[in-house]
Amino acid sequence: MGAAPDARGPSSGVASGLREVEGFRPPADGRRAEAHPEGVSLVREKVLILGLALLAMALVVTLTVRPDSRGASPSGDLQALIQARQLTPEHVRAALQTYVPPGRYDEFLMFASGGQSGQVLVYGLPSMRLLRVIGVFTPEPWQGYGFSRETAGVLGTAAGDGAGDGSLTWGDTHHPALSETNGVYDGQYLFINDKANARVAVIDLRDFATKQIVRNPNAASNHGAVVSPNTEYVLEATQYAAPFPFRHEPVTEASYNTHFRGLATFWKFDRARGRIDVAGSFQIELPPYWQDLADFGKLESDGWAFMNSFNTERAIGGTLDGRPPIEIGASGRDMDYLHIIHWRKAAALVAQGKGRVVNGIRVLSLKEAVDNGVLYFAPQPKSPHGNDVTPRGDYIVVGGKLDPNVTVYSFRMIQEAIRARAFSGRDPYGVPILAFDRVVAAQVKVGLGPLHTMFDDRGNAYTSLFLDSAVAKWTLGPPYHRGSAAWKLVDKLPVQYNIGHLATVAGDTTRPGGRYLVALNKWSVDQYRNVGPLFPQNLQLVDISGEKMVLLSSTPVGLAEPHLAQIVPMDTVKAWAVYPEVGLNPATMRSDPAALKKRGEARIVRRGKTVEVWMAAMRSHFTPDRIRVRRGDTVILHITNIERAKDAIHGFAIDRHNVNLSLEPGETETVVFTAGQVGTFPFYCTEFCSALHLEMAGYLEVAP
Ligand code: K7E
Ligand code: CUA
Repeated sequence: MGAAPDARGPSSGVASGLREVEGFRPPADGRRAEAHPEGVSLVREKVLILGLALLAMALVVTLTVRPDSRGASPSGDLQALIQARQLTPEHVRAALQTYVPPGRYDEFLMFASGGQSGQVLVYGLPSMRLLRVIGVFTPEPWQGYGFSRETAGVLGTAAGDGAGDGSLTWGDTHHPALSETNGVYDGQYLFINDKANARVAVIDLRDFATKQIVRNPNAASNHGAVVSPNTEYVLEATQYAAPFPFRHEPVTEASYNTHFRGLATFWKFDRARGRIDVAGSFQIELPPYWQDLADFGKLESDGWAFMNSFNTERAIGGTLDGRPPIEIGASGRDMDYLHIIHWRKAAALVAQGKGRVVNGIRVLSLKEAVDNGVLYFAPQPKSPHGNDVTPRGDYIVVGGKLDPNVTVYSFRMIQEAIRARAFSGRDPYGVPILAFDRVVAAQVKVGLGPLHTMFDDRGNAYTSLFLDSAVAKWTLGPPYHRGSAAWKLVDKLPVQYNIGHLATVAGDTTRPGGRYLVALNKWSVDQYRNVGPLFPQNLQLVDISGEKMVLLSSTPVGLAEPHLAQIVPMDTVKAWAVYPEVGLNPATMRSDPAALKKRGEARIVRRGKTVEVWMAAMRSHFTPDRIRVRRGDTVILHITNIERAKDAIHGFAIDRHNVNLSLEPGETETVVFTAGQVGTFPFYCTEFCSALHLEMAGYLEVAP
């Protein structure tokens, strides 16, 4: 079967690439035919020409599909269906590869950031069905996230200096990071960053719920969260340089160069507690470049971390004053700096008391970092973005958005250059710059706008090409491939359109899985019927098990812009189906002292102006179902879902009160509010939990 999509058109130069971003090349498989009448006849012709192939395909299907109960062969029906839907043999094959019949499970889970929605999206692969949305930085009503005392506490990070004023109600999630043990996903925790507010969240994958949000006290924005091979640390790089420690300083060149800084923050993760330990965390002061994606070294490069930067020009804009926009100013130099950080040495220095505590976190100064061999730079070409360590930890692959090559740094060469002090100079802040040709193992020409790279189990690398709207597959060098088989572009697949990140199965671990790749595309243009001028993002599933990449399916995301995703075999994640005991408080993952073990313990107790209620929820009633308070009382409700059946979930909402919980079997949650309005308010279960679910209700009386 000749599958090849025909849109692998040549392009030359960044300018033409940019034109294509605006003009858009035709889609790969004739789907535009729906929008363009002249395309329809073309498709019909194609269908006729492929008639023989279709027959062969139908035959294959007949041989593998059992006759139905009436004993008739389905081949005629199937063939008619294939023709009626104008499917090509490639479509039929892709459909068979990705279809998961009702009641069967997907093989993989994909955790994608939910971009501006401040959430995490969880997909099943290969079906690309959305299985879960996890509320992280944004209140999420279905999960009751942000409404209970505990989840409001997790979410209530302040916008200003005060604690917990709840004024931040969104986050810009970019980079999910699964916890790792020995460089392999262990399925226990997921971390994700909020670029807009310099926060990192911890999600427990036993119940897929957000447990902690930490806000960087010294940074304004961040880019990403990545974990060390044993999840000792979660690394957060700042994105936009800001005055350090955070305060006001004017945006002028002198002020910027003096007062603005970047930071590498190493959040210490306490795995036993399942929480980031802020007191055990530390930061390294960096020059005021715009630090970007980071990755931890592993195996050979364990103990080190690597981080991109751009705008080493230190452009500060000024468009209204006739100065060039930041975009121009930040693209002036041919090289920016790869940051090479010996984090294990930094951690040891901090443990010895080096650095100073700034806003509750220990910071190693730039000078201390340089003097102690913690920080080195290496030049990296043209607006670098992706920065990805190979499975054995032996290379670092950098994609420069404005350079058609990926640049591959060798960790061994970096170490030799450091030992030999092979510096080509120092930056204005005294950081030694390793000589480019002493640390670069290869440059591979992959196409226009290379961004991010992930790997498979056969020594191949996959790089997203934003300007080309394509995925480039290329081979790594020794020991993965040798001689003429090394460092070679071997395939290129067009995607629709303008891909950002891509994800392969465990593709950023020491043991990648191959099989599937998901392209996370920024533009969808003509791929879906538009539903207003806000277009969905487009996730595309690709089969990477063969020599050639094969596009399998497209999935619109009508919610926000996912950036990075991570794909993990389904059985790596051992999620609970019900909470393991009745009365578990998900905020502490312990037995809640306010929980009920059985319905008979339900009660209402008044102490002065406080009314405390211990309530049980089970099909299909609340006990108690009548609560009487007086205006101005503080009402504390502890509700326990005492069910043990899978999926027996109860909601709890009080009309006109913005009280809204989701109680999963066994869960205890507490909600606190002041009875401010006089009235008699129904409360009810918001989940259709049984035939008598509408009857699962009660009244809150607030007397004057
Ligand atoms: Cu490329 Cu924030 Cu990872 Cu988006 S970043 S694409
Ligand atoms: Cu419980 Cu409806």
